[in-house]
Amino acid sequence: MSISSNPSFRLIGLHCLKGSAQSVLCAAIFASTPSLGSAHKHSGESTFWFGHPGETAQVKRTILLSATDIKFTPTQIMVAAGETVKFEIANNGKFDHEFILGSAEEQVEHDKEMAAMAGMKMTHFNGVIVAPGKTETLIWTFTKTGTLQYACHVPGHYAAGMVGQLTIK
Ligand SMILES: [Cu+2]
Repeated sequence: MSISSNPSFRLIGLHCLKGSAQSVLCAAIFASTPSLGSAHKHSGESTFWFGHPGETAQVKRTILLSATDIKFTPTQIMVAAGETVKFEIANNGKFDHEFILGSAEEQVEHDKEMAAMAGMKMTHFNGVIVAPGKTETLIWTFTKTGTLQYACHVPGHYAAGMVGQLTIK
């Protein structure tokens, strides 16, 4: 299926395919997303309604997560608005797993999008992909109070309950 001809395709962030086709696919995605502004402030930038990638020097707290087949531990995280947090996600399972930040609504949208992409690996400003046996880090500055989820969108995983609740107080 062609992504650019799919009218239901909406993004919660900037996504680019890894590999040599990257610039071509990114352009196709942006051309197809006139409603992108509703999901976050600036299309093509890394700022989301709940925050943005943070700087190492601002990190006040490290939160360790384990991804297994198929769940996250812990399943609930609390952070403060204004806080910069370093998430360290260890994949202790046998499958690839993602850790993606977003509202419940955004997660549902992203899950559809990933299904449409047939599980191709994507890069995200608001998350990481973690290979089995590896640990990846996401540094994030939370700017607003709200309720988010962290979720894995490897096909089938979100539906199977690979999701946690993140509260920004
Ligand atoms: Cu997963």
